[in-house]
Amino acid sequence: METSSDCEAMDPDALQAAERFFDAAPPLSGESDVIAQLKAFVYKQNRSEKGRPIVCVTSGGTTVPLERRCVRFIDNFSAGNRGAASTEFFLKSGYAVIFLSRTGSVQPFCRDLPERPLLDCLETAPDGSLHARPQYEQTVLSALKAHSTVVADGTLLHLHFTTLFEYLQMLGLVGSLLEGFGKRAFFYLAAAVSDFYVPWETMHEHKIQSAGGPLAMELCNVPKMIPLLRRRWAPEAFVVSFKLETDMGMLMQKAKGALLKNGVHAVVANELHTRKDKVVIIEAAGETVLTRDSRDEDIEEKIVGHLTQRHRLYLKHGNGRERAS
Ligand code: 9Z3
Repeated sequence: METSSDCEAMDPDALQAAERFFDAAPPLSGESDVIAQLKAFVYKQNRSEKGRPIVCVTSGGTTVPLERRCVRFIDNFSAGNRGAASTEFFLKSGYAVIFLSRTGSVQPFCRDLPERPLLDCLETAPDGSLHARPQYEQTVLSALKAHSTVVADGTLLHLHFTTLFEYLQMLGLVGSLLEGFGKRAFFYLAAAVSDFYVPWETMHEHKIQSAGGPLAMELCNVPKMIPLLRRRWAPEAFVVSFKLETDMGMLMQKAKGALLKNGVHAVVANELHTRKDKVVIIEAAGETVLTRDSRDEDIEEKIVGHLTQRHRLYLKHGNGRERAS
């Protein structure tokens, strides 16, 4: 069995940087409510007879505020498609899912809904009852059915973040609360997390004024948190991170570096413009290229299929970083 001591020890400077980040971050609003929701969810899954595995899927982009009373922020491209689609496939595979997603990003079972304002999709009948317009009925009905099943089973918990601070604070809470799940816990880190930020202690309180001329601002590096998850928060959990680049020449080398440096069980490497068609899963066992064969297919089905199989091996035999047969 792998424990934190089997992993490379965490660099003390990196650990201190992470601690400083959390000490200086603004308090997480609604923290006690998040903890209560997580505890209730974890308790429920722990009582499930089948000993259901649990995955935390992170999804969507983090914002980086430029002012404490935030008027402006830096954002990124991520829509949250990958996290939402993957969540659906994890649920189908028998996992309970903590879906930690950016407020307003794509949500599970909503991906096929019409991209039209809600009120355009609905109509009232002569008796005053509400209906989906006929052209949308089938899609709305099947989304609703899938969603209701999950609600009835109690296997999906939604948590939302907007800023980088909120994301990392919530990931820390989930990590610590899932520690008791041991190897049954799985982290699937698909959120697009900023590498740069303005530390809270140096951030302007009020809206930055333009009267002083052009704005020059230094952004600091966000401390690396995956090693903390791997080595402190939930050392036995199965952890998969994603590596995104736009320069194909760098992608594989950076993804392989992340596997070694962070001690994760797999890194999913993807390039921005081809991310829906092709990914490479890097593991100690080697590389697996997954491609989408048709427009109707979601590549996430293959990613989740591959990784849940690896998680099963990890549960059965040990550290999950060995060469799979
Ligand atoms: C990913 O690479 C995801 O696959 C995407 C999914 C964000 C590309 P969409 O949300 O896109 O479906 O539009 N996520 C991880 C990106 C990231 O921030 N990785 C960090 C890095 O590359 C490591 S944690 O350094």
